[in-house]
Amino acid sequence: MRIGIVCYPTFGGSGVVATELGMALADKGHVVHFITYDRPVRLRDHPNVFYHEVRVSDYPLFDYQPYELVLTSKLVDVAKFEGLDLMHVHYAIPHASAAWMAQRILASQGIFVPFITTLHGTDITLVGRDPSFEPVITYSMDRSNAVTAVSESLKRDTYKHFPLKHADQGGPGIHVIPNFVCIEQYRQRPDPAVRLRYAPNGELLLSHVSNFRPVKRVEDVVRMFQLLRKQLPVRLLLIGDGPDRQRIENLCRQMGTCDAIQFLGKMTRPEEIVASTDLFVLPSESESFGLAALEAMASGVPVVSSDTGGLPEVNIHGVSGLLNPVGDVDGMANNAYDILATAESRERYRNGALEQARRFDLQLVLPQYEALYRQVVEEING
Ligand code: GMT
Repeated sequence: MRIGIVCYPTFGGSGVVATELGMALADKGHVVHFITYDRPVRLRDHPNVFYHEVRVSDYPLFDYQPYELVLTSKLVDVAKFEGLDLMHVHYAIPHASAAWMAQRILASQGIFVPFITTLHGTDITLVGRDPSFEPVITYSMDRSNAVTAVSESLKRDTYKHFPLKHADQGGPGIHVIPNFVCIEQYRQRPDPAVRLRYAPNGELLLSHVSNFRPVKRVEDVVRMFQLLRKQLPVRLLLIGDGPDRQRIENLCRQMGTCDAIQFLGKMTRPEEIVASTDLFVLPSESESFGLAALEAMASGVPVVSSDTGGLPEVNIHGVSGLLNPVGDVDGMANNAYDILATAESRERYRNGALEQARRFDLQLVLPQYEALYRQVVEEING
């Protein structure tokens, strides 16, 4: 098939999922066209992959650049001249409405191209619920040829927050297709050089990866770490960057924990570091899935996380890690201690994390997307 993928090209989870999906589809012989404003960070060169940049002109009249319109025109152009069989847009805002508009323009020229919207999380749980977006999001989800959500929790949230038509009312329904990892390619082994660099005295290593937005509650990572270090020799690696980073750095200075915490900033391959750590911490306020946790688990790193949103679907309590209510910093420190205190417990959770990650292997998830692609293409072609 010839597939157009629209996503955010940055470090966010939705862009990572879209890019890895496109690369995997290309490996299976599909031709994939990425359409976005910058080259996706995880995009690799591949004979079946093409990248189309959406360039918005800098006309002085525009205080706000009309990105969605330019994206729509680009979608029409690529669909028409590359003969796309379908468009798959990741993150509803503004991609779903751009795809809907492109579909209408193409239809007016006798070209019928279905589009699938994949919901990732904040497009539904935070931003999309804003009244300034809601009617457009609801309409474009209803008009999608298929809608997917990355967890059962996100599917429930979508129906709770948006007056969407259910499948039996003529709406597209919501298919849950979870996020994935390619276990074979992804699995990283602990690197003795990394351990020596960040834990020179044989300390246990904790890690956290995020975009440092308030929703990630990075402060809770630091506070649980402060409690844990009273009981165990530990160090913490904070990977990523974002609005909360400076505040968290200041907090570490005030708490006097700088000697044991290292801020590594944005990294293109955080998994190479995370794989050498003993525990991954994700205390988010809301999390539709928690791809960062799954990626840690795929390298055999157990997870202490909050029990919000889709996290209990990914991190199984007592198997791949442990869960606590949002904000329960004491509970997270206790759970981290339980996992890390003995070599036997570390090994048990390590195996549990790997076993659970295998349930989200690309080989199991990719066929679900391909089946949905075939279904929408067959439906639109009658
Ligand atoms: O806010 C973020 O974490 C980024 C966001 C994105 O769309 O890039 O992540 C969301 O999508 C990821 C991929 O499906 C999920 O793994 C994350 O859980 C989800 N984030 C939230 O729900 C907060």
